Amino acid sequence: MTKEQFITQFKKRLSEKYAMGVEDASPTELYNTLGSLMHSAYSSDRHHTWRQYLLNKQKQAYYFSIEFLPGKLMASNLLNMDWLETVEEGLAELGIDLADLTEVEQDMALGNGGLGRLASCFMDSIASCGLPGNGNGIRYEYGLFKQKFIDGHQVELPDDWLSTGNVWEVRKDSKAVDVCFYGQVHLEEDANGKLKPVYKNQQVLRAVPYDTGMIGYKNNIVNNMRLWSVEIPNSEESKYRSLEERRTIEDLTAVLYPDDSNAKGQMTRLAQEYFFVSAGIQSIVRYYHTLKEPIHRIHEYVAIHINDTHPALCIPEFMRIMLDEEGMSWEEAWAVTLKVMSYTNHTIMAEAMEKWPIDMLKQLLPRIYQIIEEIDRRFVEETELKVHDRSIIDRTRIINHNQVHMAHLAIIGSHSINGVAKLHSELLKTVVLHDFYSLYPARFNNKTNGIAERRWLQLANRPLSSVLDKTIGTSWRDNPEDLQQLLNYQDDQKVLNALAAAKRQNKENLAALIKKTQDITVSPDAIFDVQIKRLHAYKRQLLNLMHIIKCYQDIKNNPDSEFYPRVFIFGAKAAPSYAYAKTIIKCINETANLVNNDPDVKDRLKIVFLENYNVSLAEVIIPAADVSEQISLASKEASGTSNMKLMLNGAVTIATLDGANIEIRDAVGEENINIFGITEQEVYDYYESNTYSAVSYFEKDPVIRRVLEAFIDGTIPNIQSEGREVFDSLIRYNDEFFVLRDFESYVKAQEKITECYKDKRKWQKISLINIANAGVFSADETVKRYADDIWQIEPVTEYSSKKG
Ligand code: F58
Repeated sequence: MTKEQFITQFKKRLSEKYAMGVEDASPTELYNTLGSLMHSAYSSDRHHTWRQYLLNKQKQAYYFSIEFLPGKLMASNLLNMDWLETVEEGLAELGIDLADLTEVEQDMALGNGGLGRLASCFMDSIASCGLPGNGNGIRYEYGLFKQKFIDGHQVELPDDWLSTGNVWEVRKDSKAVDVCFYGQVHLEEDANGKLKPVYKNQQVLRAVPYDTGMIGYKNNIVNNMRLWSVEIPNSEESKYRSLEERRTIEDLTAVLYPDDSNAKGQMTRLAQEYFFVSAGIQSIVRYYHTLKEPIHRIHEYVAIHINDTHPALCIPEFMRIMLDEEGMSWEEAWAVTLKVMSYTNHTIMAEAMEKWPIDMLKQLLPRIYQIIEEIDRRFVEETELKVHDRSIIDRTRIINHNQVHMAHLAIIGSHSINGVAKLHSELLKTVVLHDFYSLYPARFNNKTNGIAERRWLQLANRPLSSVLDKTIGTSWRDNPEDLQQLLNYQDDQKVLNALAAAKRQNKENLAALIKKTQDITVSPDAIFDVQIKRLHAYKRQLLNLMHIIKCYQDIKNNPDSEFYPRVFIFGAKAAPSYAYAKTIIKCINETANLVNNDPDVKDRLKIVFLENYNVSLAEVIIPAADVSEQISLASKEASGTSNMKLMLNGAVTIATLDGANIEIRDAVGEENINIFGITEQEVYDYYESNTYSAVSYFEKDPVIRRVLEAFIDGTIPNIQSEGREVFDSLIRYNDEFFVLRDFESYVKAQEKITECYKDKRKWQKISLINIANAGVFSADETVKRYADDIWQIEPVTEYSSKKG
């Protein structure tokens, strides 16, 4: 498409849609016009891709995830369609800035954090690698809450993201399916002597799919992300007369992660899990039948991926359909289920290991519960023959202590179980899932996470991208590993200066945003030190805050001493019911108030906690970062992915040996990363010996003592109860995440960073080395490994595309 063609089509579409000319249209109208034009253009590719898969009977993967976090889609769709430059220039000619239009788009935030964002990075990469893979999830009416700070406290507001419409989705009424809940079930013999379930009093709900095209990077492949929304079926209308009754049904897909502190919320969450699983699997099986292949070969055409345990009901639901609807025997059904299913674990935190009370599952999903019981019974029977030590059965069976263990179900019913970074996958085998590893060693494997480098570099960081183009050519845009060529310029002062100038521009951009949104003035000359991730005790934002307080106290004690200016930037949401995380937010905000307004500090220290951290904000923060904070307690962060995004944008990492930080160290070399803190082995040794004493650090280290006292002696105002809570968590409850143990080495690593930053040339070189080595973390490479080792799917070939 030429620029002229674009302009003509754009004006025509605007006139058709709104009966308007460019001069009269609002940014929203212009945005919708462009979106609709793009949608029409890629729809034929979507159709063509689908036809190819169908005609080739290609094996397809289905990524089941209760969360997807794509952020905004317009710019990345334009990039992948290869329209970006043409559209930008065409719009400019019409006096329109594309950035003003993308501003209008609401973030699609149907996820909490890393897990949901990973699912979306994978969607982009699967399509970009030409792989036949689809997403399956929930179309939440409200996305992740919008975060506001009121008096330093987090307040959650609803994210009504659909209120302005969604140009990317297509409602597919004809593909709706029924999903059934509650009621009673018993088995009866049919005419052929097979046992069949007979249901009474079921609640039937309608699952309506909304499809969003997942556009591959310049390859004309458009895959599908199918999100399900609940409705009351016509046949059931009469049952729900009052508004309230209708609302309880609609609640099913209303919010992401309903408050599960009460039974009603828990039931909604469990119903959500079954809803998208059942709808997704029914639609896969329906599609499979159009291929006219025998049902017992379904694993040759279908791979289902269980992203964390939330979709683990895929296993009994698939069994149900194979048994009750396809008439398979248990043995046949189990054999195909195992071949179809695979599972990724994203955490070792015990409290995140999902379990459901038996009574709840039985009540909501009586047939599914029967099937889980039988899977469990057979597992026990089979395992008894294999092991000497019976206690292993107690620890691994699905149903135990009145609860259904979803991770156990996912492991027992999948042929592949993977962790998300080398260390994490090792810990799964040796510690967390050791019993399962001893039963099924061949199922365990690692797939280190990756990121959509197109979004996080090409789109988010235009200044850096253009320096890269001028220095090493443009091949890195297709093949991120070509960033390695930058290593040839590590001593080239001209290139280093150009990289520094790009960073400067990004910092000015972020400084402007900080001024606009928080009314805080920060200088781009300062070190921009960034910690962006969910607020969680194990991620240790508190360690960061303690170091900041130490810096503040040093300045106060010695106001004329030299202190290299730093801006500490935070972005983080706390789960609404996670009180301690909210406490930390309050403490950071109050410290910010104190420090930012203290005339003694003279702008040498600034603390900025940006409200409502989300994908779009990340796209502004990450390119501007000098320092990347990856400071979780070793062993706790499964992988992390902001660590990869920040490295790709030239930030220098300060990190513990946790998650993918270890692989980042291996990629850049020890001297180009700042490692501190105890190792995962030391953490486990402490657990075993029970010898950690936080109070002894408080007693023997005057710096720690002084910092902690600031939480309770009024130094930081307005945190009377919060400060005490933090103090107690460390001293009274013995500091679960070893913050005090790692404090000294963290401070030293920070001092090293400051010294290094002062040596501009050295810093720039380290930054360059980080950018150059970030290509290995491209999600394209990660999904190829999933495709080869787990899903056994292949890209569309030239030959078959001609056939299609
Ligand atoms: C994250 N998990 C891991 N969970 O913490 C992170 O280390 C990893 O890089 C990332 O997954 C991708 O593998 C995560 O984000 C959640 O958000 C849960 C979703 C369901 C509710 C509880 C949190």
